[in-house]
Amino acid sequence: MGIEFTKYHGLGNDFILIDNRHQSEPVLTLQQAAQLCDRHFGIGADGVIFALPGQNGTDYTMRIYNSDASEAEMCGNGIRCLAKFIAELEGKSAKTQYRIHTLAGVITPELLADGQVKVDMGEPRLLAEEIPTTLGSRDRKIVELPLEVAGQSWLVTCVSMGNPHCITFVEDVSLIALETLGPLFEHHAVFPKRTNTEFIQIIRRDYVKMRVWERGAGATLACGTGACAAVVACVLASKCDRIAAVELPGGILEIEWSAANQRLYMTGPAVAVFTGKI
Ligand code: ZDP
Repeated sequence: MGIEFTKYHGLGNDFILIDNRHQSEPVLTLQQAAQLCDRHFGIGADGVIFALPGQNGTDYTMRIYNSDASEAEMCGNGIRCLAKFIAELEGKSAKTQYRIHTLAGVITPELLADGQVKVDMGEPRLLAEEIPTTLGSRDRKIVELPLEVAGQSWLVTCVSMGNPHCITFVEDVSLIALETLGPLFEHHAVFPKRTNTEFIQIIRRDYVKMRVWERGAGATLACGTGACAAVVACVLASKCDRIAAVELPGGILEIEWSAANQRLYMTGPAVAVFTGKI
């Protein structure tokens, strides 16, 4: 195929980044992307991210394919990697802030002097029909409503960051049978577009622990949109403050849900690992 790529990760949530600035459609199919994500027969990654030309006045467009050959609307760790990738491609004329068109709207990552990336992730969407979920009433928020999974009733809160999230609070995240419970939540009938699922343990009002089962990618070491959704769920349940650290298996994300403009701000690393050609 003669396609160059760079492998990146954000707290171990890893992606194959493709320079797709020369055309408006991704150069790979969903199936080709899934093959490349295979950790034995491919490069190995949680997903493939394409840097495409901007539209409607934005700098670039981001598209993300999950490792199961499905497409997601948005990704938090991935857009930090995309911002670094673009700056690398632009070289001397690189900017420090980009307006990125995504299927979830315009998202704005900013490259910070300390090497981290801070992202304006936009406002959370909270109505059942926006997640989407058939739980509760379509024009109401879903906050700590009971959901039957694996013969047990779980209190869940649903949040969309452009992609769907189902959050539940647990005593100890290390005791969660993620490989068993994750798929049952992901494919539950109340989620017509499936869902990402976050298990949250409150440590302090400004510090929580999280394990995540991602839609279309399984257990990952971190999820940026998931961390944002988790802080929203914690605030709605009065369990944490609007500024909190989210500890994931792959590291820590700093999340702020602004009371002033209701927008979420996520700060964290993005690291290039190697380049190659497929
Ligand atoms: O919504 C989904 O299908 C997710 N699997 C997309 C990837 C989300 C990501 N892990 C993130 O950080 O938000 C990249």
